[in-house]
Amino acid sequence: MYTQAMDTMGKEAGDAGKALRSAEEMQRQEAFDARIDAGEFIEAKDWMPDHYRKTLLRQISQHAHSEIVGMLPEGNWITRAPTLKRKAILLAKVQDEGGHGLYLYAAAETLGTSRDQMLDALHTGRAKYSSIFNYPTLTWADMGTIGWLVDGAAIMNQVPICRCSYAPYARAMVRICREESFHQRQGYDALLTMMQQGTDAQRAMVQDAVNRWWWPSIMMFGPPDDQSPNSAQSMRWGIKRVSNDTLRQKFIDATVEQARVLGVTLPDPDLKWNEERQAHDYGAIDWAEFWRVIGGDGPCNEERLGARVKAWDDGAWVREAALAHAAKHAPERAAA
Ligand code: FAQ
Repeated sequence: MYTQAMDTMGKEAGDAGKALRSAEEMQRQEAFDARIDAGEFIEAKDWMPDHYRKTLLRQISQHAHSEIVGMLPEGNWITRAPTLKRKAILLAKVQDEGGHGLYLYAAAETLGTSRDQMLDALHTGRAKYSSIFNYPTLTWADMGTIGWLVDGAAIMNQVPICRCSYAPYARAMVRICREESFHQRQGYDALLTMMQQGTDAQRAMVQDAVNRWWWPSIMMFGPPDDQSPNSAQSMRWGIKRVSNDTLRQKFIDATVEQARVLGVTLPDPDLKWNEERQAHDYGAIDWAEFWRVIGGDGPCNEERLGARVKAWDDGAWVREAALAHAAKHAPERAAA
């Protein structure tokens, strides 16, 4: 109330009003920075700088888009799962991904942008989604490998987001991370079964899938820190808690031992333990490929976006019917 009155005063009172407004703006900014420094969570109703709101909207909506586009490569294999058990697991996983998209769109909507606007940005190529989902799923072993490596990388990146300064995003992430953990384990379990009980051909299929998914998985963490334009500000605001390179290193270090137990090799001849750093050194990542894929020129970009646009168009009658139903029953609801 008070601040609205001051806005009106500003318009009416010329320069004096503007000065008053900007003094108030500065106070709000300082109070916001102090809350971030104290590790407090920001809620949707709280004042926040415009750039903080836009950064969150960009990251959360891209994250939501990644979940729903991420349903496509695995959805492709539901009808071809080798057993009823694997089919039920894959079905549940893909449904979870749809659910994650919904929690995330709901969290992003609290920032004042509608789901229709976010989806329009996806469909018209103005919003990104994770690079990883632009690669094809060629064999059943790709399902296990996505669970092991892609969900594994997603968890490594997302656990710190449970402490993101924006509370609605942090709350959504707590639930998502629990489910991602099941996704990772089902993938590893599927691969372990093929490696320990499968034929030579099945073991070769697993190795081939790991060879194809390894490099795209470690690209998921984003560009190197010194080429990441958003990191410094996002870390300052507590949106990102751990840097792209640090998370990539942690993921590589954790995965090497899992690969050994599985009995596969990771396709990087330069991957070796560095005693001094107490971490693994790894080979050069092909960043030109990464930028090409996020720029729209990956192996499956056109197919993935085409599938999302088709789903949106085919679902138009459902949205129209739901709106018509809601309008028809609005008077009853108002009277109740
Ligand atoms: N793909 O300055 P930074 C999942 C873009 S969910 C595409 O470092 P930032 C679950 C970035 O947007 C996977 N674009 O950016 C699942 C920026 O462009 P912009 C998704 C990427 O935001 C599993 C530019 O490059 N997870 O897998 C990528 O600080 C299995 C410069 O980069 C999330 O979204 C990329 N990999 O850091 C589902 C987690 N990396 O926007 C199905 C939340 C970077 O300025 C099956 N997001 N870019 O035009 C994040 O943590 C961050 O946004 C990063 C990027 C780390 C992805």
